[in-house]
Order: sequence, then C-alpha cells, then structure tokens
Amino acid sequence: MAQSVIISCAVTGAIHTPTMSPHLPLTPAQIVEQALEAAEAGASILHLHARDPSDGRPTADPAVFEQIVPEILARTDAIVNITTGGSTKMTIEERLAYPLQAAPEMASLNLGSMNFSIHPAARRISEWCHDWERPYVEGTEDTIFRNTFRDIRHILVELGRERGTRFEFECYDLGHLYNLAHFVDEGLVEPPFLIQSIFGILGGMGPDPENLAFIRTSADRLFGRDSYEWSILGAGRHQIPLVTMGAIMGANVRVGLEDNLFVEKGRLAQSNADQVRKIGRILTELSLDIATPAEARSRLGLEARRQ
Ligand code: KMH
Ligand code: ZN
Repeated sequence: MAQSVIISCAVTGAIHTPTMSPHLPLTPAQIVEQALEAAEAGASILHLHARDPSDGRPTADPAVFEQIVPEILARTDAIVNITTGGSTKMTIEERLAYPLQAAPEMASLNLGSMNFSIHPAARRISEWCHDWERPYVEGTEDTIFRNTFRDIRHILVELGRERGTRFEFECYDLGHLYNLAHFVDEGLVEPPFLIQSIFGILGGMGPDPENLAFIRTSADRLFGRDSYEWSILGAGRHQIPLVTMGAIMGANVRVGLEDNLFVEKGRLAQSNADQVRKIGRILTELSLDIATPAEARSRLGLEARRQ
C-alpha cells in the first residue's frame, strides 16, 4: 500500500520580494496566519524564514523569529522547521543565531556551496515597492550561497548532536547527495532522514522530469531506500508538476510561496494554503493519503525528541 504523503509548506522564504506578489506574507502576523492556514489545509511541516516587518526584507533577527515561532507552536501540532539557509546574503553566524537559540524540532540544512540566482526576475519588473529589492534580486547574479563542509559539520554538531534538531537536507544537485553520504559515513547523520530534492533553481539541477528518476536511484544506491524519506521541491512554475510526479514515485512534497508565487498559470496564489489545498486535491485524485503531523513525526524519527 502506498505510504501517505507528507506535505511541507515553505511559507515565505528569502527569494521572492514584496513587489512580486501582494500575497507574500511579510510581517510576523501574516506569516503566522498563513502558516496556520497551511497546516489546517494539510501541511504537516512548516518551513519558516523571517522578514523585517518594516519593508519585507529577509532577516535573521531572533527577535523577529520570536514573534513568529512560539505563536505557531502554541496553535498547531504541525512540525516547525526553521531555515538555516536564511538568505544567500547572510553570514553563517546570522543564519544560525535563531536556530541555535530555539533548538527547533526540525531545521533546513543545505548540502553544498553554489550559485543560487534569481537575477533574471529583475528584468520583468520596472516599478519596485522598496529600494532594497532591485539590488537584492540583481545582486544574486554575483552571490555565492555558502555551505562548506565545515559549515555543514558545524550545523550537524551544534544544532543536531548538541540540541537534538533533525534536518530537512536540501539537495540541489547530485553532488549534494554525495556530500550527505559523507556525513552519514562520519556518523553525523542517522536514519531516518529527510532528503529534499530541489529542481529548477538557477545554479542547481534543472526541472527536467528525467532528473527525478536519476536522483531517486542515486539516493537508493547511496543510502538504501529504507534509510530516508524523499521529498520533492520544484521551483516556480515547475512546482506542482514536479511534486505530483514525485508523489507518484513515492515521494513527499513541498509547496509554498517560498518556492513559487503562483497557483496556476497566470494566477498568483492568494495564500500558502491555496497551494496546499491544490496539491491536496491532486493527491486525493491519485488515491494518495495526506500524512498527519503524527505520521510525519513517526517516519522522520521526531517522536523521541518530542517526548
Ligand atoms: N529556498 C529553497 C530553494 C533554506 O531555507 O535553507 C531552499 C531553502 C533553503 O529552503
Ligand atoms: Zn527556506
């Protein structure tokens, strides 16, 4: 029998900017509201970033996260997953300030340094809501998203081993699976772990459907299928097609406005829950069940931590 599908929702991220959609949640109240609505719609994992409430700029300020995370924890049973990627412009110290303080149940962990660019999006926009947005978006052409082996080890030790946080391993390329395998060999990553395969980021592997099968067989070879839960993230317009394909292949899915602002061609999602409901309808049509937070915790080895 097919396993139920764990839906992750990445609520706001640090890629998109306020000009790109009026529905992108920016303030703590908006992020909390949309996260709770996404959980209500079926997301059992909420992946969270913070933004400066004054202008929507990505921030790693623990004081802003503190206005978001405790409120969500108090009002839903969904798993809270805090970014350690932050934005490509932040230092590792900035990115880790809140996760190290909060020791969340789950956090993202990016498995390699890479180009990570959205600069082509700037060509389509002539009027920006805020002064910071245009240089931020254009500047990604010349920015490296830093995640060295030492950075990854530091996060695995300080957040994982010392504080008990488990990870959403963000893999944008085949090499990132091998980097993860290195840390499995070192004894710093233990099953069951969550591999988020990311397709369609400029700088990572492309959104070609064939890549899903290639990554699946590579992960099976490196880890054994019983060691990991697989999830698919498709960037932009590739989101729903690729996560649907992944679900058919036995993967879990990630949606949310961090990864895509639209709910269908030419129509902006009004909220994160719009996308969660859409993939929920597709899964139901495919006779696939949606995992509850309890099922997700059991499959991801989170129960011990919660007790
Ligand atoms: N923005 C996604 C492509 C992170 O927060 O650590 C990957 C991500 C990174 O969610
Ligand atoms: Zn993120």
